Amino acid sequence: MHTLSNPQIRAQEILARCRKLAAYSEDACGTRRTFLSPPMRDCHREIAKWLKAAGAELTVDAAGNLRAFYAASQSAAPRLLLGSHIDTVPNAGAYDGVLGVLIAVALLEALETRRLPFAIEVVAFSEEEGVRFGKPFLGSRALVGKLDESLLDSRDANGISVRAAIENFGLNPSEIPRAVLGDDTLAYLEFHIEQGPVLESLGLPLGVVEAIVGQTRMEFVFAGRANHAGTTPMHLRHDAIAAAAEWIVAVERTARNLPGLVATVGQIEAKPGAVNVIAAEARLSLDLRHASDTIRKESAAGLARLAGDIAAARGLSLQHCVLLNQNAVAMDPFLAAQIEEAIRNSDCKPHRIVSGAGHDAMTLAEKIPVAMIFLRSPGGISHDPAESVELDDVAKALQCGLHLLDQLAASREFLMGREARKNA
Ligand code: HGY
Ligand code: MN
Ligand code: MN
Repeated sequence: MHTLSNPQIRAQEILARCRKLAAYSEDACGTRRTFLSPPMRDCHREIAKWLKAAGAELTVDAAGNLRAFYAASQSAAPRLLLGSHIDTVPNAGAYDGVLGVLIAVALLEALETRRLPFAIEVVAFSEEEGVRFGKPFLGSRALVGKLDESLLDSRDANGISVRAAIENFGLNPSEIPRAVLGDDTLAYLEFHIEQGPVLESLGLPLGVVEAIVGQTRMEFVFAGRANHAGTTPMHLRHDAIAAAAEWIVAVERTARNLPGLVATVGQIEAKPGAVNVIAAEARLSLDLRHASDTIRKESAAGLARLAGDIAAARGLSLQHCVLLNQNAVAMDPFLAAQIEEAIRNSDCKPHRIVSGAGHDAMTLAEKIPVAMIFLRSPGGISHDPAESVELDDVAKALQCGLHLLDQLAASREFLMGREARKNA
């Protein structure tokens, strides 16, 4: 294996770049970078600079994904995809998504123009979190041909559609089909912070993702009747916030009582939203996850029924809709075994872990083999400015990545592709 020179220095550079990109935000204070917002252009400029210097050719596809092609030792070779997302949640940390892209950049730099029997395409996905339009994975859906008309018609809080956001960014939605992965794509590998407490509790720097849990996202609207807060007796009220509150407590109780289920009401909006007016409407989000798709779907249906019962008992009406129904995804066993070996070759103890967070790998798994490497999250914190990552763990991830590239470059099984592997 080609030894990685100066892993600590390269890791420091990666962390400095993460912090630099974190400053590109829609907000004066804190990091918020949603689908094709202006700061995304600043990120493209900086990341493209680093990738070009490493010997890659750059394009931006019609879904706003930055894509960098690092040629193989021979032309017409298959390609390996490396990457992650560069959009963020509001008031985000500096590493969710971005770190995976910058580790991929650093791996190209560490190759020092060395060419492998496969090309490498680094992808910085334009949208994974689903913050602006409520539906996630817009960037990676384009690569599997699933950024369809209904998604393009989705509108943000300002009534701007995905299609218009693409045009406003200077891209052409009619070119989206050209973003689809070719049949020459061997696999997708993503480095990502764990965003949870497991690796830290085990004292381990790196983890091998075995599977990503399934995810349901829904919107619920409790509709009651506005009235005067001072003159309306309690028994005559149809209070939308009170109904929503009763349901939210039940959501939490349901998840606490069902092992492996996590349920979150992260957004709540009340109308008219005045101190002295009984709320006419409460609009809520629900994020529901479980490793079992059956349990997740049954839980979602049960909570929707419960919302209807609470609304009826209080003389309110209820509407709800599903924004996302993403099944759990297993990582490719061959790639997971290769990652395990690469972690051992980096003098670390591998640990297999199921991801509670969603990732672009879920989308790409529809078309190609995917696998992920987790880095320890100190304090288990993520989706918050306190999100962090250890310098040594980033250095270890780089060493693991270089071992992985060497292992795959020497693997006839990998180069033959998944179908041939299955029939071998
Ligand atoms: O919500 C998630 O699981 C991821 O951070 N998008
Ligand atoms: Mn995230
Ligand atoms: Mn992420």
